[in-house]
Amino acid sequence: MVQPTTLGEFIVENQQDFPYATGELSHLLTSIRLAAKVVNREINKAGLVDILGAIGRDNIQGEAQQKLDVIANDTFMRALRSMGQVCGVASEEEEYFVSFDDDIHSEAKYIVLMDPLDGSSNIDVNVSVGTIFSIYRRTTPVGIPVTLEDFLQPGDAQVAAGYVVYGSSTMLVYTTGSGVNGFTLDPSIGVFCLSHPNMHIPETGKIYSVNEGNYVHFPEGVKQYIKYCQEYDEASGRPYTSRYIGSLVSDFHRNLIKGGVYLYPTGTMAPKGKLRLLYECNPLAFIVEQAGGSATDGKRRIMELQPSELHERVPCFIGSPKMVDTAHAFLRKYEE
Ligand code: P6P
Repeated sequence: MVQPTTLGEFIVENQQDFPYATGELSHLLTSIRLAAKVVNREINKAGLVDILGAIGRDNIQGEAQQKLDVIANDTFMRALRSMGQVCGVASEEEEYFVSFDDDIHSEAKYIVLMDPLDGSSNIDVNVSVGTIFSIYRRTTPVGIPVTLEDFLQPGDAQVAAGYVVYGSSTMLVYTTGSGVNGFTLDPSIGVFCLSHPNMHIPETGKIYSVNEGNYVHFPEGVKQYIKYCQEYDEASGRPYTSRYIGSLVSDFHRNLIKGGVYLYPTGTMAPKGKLRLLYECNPLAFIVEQAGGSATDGKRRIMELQPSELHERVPCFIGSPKMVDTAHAFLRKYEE
């Protein structure tokens, strides 16, 4: 039996694809790999150990913080601090960025932004959740503490991005700008194995993902696009299928493999949309564009947007390029 390529082997074999490859990014990805395995273990036993449910406090987003949210945040924070490549981390679970100010880390050149456990409201009902991460080079000189400026970079400046989906199997999918590759955790040996080499999203698809419970709050163009998806048209394979898990990573991952579009538009309930630009939209936009897809805020590429604050929200239309384009046409036609 041919031994599958492990994530560790893949990182080393492909580090020359990354400009200025000095092995530091490889070490950084290795720390993320380790943290993903630890979080996977905690998620898999969550139903057995009293770590389900909220811990009685809210996170920066004002959302009830689930115990696993905190465990995931602390696990990734610890793993990233343990390696000398990172000088600071921003997280959905932290109000401000965390600066690693000791001598070793202040010489580090990478920063990481992450959503350590996205979709955590699904934890107690055993629906898949995910981790999303985004890696940049710092813009300020090494040797001084990292600053907010280092974190407020447009998505086009990312050097790597990825996600872990803790689903029926646990997968880590990432890009360093030379395509997208997926690795499935073999729990019998605790190793991520290359299972989805060179991933590409289908140019179009028959799945649309949106929380239709917010329909009445959507812009008219979004409402009309949803109706378009639901109309019968044999030639274009409509009506499309509506699939919405309520876990961004899971909805995104399904669409990446099968083709589809995920929408989180503006609405009176979410005047700027709900998804976070820095640690949800930008990393997934990097991945989807590397896989041949599109990611916009309804007008502009997500990765062109200049962030102004850590936790800012943006509308998000992401997935198969032809489906994103069709959604755009409706937005333009009914622009309010
Ligand atoms: P709604 C989870 O909180 C999340 O950020 C994404 O994982 C998910 O796609 C979205 O919010 C669900 O939001 O408003 O539809 O419940």
